[in-house]
Amino acid sequence: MLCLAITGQAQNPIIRDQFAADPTARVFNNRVYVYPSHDIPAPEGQRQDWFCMADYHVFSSDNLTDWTDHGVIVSQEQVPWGKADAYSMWAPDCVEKNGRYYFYFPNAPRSGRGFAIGVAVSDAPTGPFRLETEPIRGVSGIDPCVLLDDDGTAYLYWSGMGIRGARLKDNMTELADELQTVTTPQGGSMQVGGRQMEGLPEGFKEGPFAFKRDGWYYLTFPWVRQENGTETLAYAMARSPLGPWDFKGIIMAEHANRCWTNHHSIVEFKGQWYIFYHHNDYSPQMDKRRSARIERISFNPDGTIQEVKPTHRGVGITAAASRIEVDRYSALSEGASIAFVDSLQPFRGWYVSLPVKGAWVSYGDVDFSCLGADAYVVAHLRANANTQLSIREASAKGRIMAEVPIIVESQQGTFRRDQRGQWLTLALPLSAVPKGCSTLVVTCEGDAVDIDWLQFKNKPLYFTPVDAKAPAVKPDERGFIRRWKLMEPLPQDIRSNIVFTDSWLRDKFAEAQQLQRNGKRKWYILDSGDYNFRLFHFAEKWGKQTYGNLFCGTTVIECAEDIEGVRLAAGSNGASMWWLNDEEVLLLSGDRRMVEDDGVSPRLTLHKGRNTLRFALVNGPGLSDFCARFIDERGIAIKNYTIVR
Ligand code: FUB
Repeated sequence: MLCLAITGQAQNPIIRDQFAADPTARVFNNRVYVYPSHDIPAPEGQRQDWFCMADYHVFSSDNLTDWTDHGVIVSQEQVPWGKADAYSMWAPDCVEKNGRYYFYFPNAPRSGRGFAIGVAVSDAPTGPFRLETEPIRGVSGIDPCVLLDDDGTAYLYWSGMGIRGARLKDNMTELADELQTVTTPQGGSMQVGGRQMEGLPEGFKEGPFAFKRDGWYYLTFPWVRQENGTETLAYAMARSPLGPWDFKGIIMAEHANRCWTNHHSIVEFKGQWYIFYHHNDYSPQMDKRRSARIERISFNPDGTIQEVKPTHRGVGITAAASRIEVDRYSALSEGASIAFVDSLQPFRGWYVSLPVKGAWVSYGDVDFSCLGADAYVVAHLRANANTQLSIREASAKGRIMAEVPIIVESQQGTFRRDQRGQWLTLALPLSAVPKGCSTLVVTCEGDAVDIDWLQFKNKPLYFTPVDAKAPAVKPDERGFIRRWKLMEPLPQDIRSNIVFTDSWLRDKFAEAQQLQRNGKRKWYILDSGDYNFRLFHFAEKWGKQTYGNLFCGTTVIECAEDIEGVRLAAGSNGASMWWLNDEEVLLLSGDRRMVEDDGVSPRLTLHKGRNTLRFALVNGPGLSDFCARFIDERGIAIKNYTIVR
């Protein structure tokens, strides 16, 4: 099964590369699994304006932010009793009992009309699922949901002429009680199981989702409360699993854009209750292509549910270092709006438009704790004439973190006049970094601006200084030595690398040896963040000039026993010379580029105890870096030693 990680930013909709309607969320082993129905554009020959679903995927997450698509678990051609081209794989459910996962789904049967409900069984929440050969007898309808009571009894709810409920047998695939024979409107007869749920309001109902909390049974369901209305999410409570029910009211009102359906599930995850539901975010013109969303949900002390408002922001913390799609806003000022980046490719997402000075967008729960003192922010935006904006903390009047002082017209600012109306990616310095979690607000301070995303970044950490208490380290996983003691760079007057002849280099490196010995210069012990040691950045921070330097370095290697037949393999930009225990072992001469294992020494022995490896490196106009490791006869990295301070 193909698994695809969908890296998230904790926003709605939660699945961003396909439609995912009717999201049933279940928590198995501390992980949330979402079993949605999979809306697709209708193929030719199918009703273009109706639901169209050919298979089911399952998605999972352990933080409600990063979702993994585990791929297709059941598709219509596999269902032994189903019509292979019905495209009717409507809202499903999945529950676990005694280590087995039972997946319930509606589908059009091969013979007869309407819908039946089938079961597929697996040993894992992501499948593979084995399909039962027949649908559940006595169940004619859609939107199955199973409630597992504390004593292990399972109840099935479904919709078909109202909402019905029934006890399931222990095998989870049959109704426990006798079926009744009833006369169909066409005059025939059929066997029907379960009973109509009592106490629910008049009006169209479907999509039952039942759960238990603090001794209360909840039956929640999409409900059309007004004539010509669209679906709300409503609920009733009872003291027993099959009612009678006491209707309580609305959990979520009708979608403002008249998306006709809504369909949901309610779960507790890590101590917080959530409602999963859908909206037609990626298909505003056609409400049969829907996308799953999440909001937090709260209960009153008497067990009733507080009404929930749908949001773009959704739930979860967004790391400041991820792309923050501010169009998934927490709040938007009057006049501000969102639009698709590319209306022909809705899955590319949205941007937010701040049309006038004073307009703003806010985005809550951003975790800034990953940022260091020299972090910066990257903004992807489209400027107009005289655009100017501020990135603030907490509110539209809050502390300024960064500013875009754009003066398009006079060509003096961040943009040139000819970049007006184009999408640009700008890196901006930060004047303040919030602590912990905070709200991000972008305010328009000039003419209109469109913002696609923001992303905070740390300057790459090239080196970490090593203090006297630092423990010994190992070479990295490829055997490269990343800890070096470096002498402050010694500026050289080198106009061209043409001077790097062997004799010139030998003289220069002899001079370097003297310098190392006389001990008058400053030394720094550093661990490199990468296998290639970027001397250029070392010179930038600790030297006087970045190009044209002589560098000297040393590292001390401790071996538990003699390691014979090793070779030093090094690469450098530019030329370098290497000594092991004061013996010259390698010269990388001429005008070099840094290449891994560019030169190798003759066979050497690393002695038991301490060994000193030294180098001197010179560069002219150009970057300077090096890498070094020991390899065996077959070129395999030697790693059984430590590097001490
Ligand atoms: O997704 C198809 C149908 O739309 C579901 O089964 C209903 O609950 C409604 O959401």
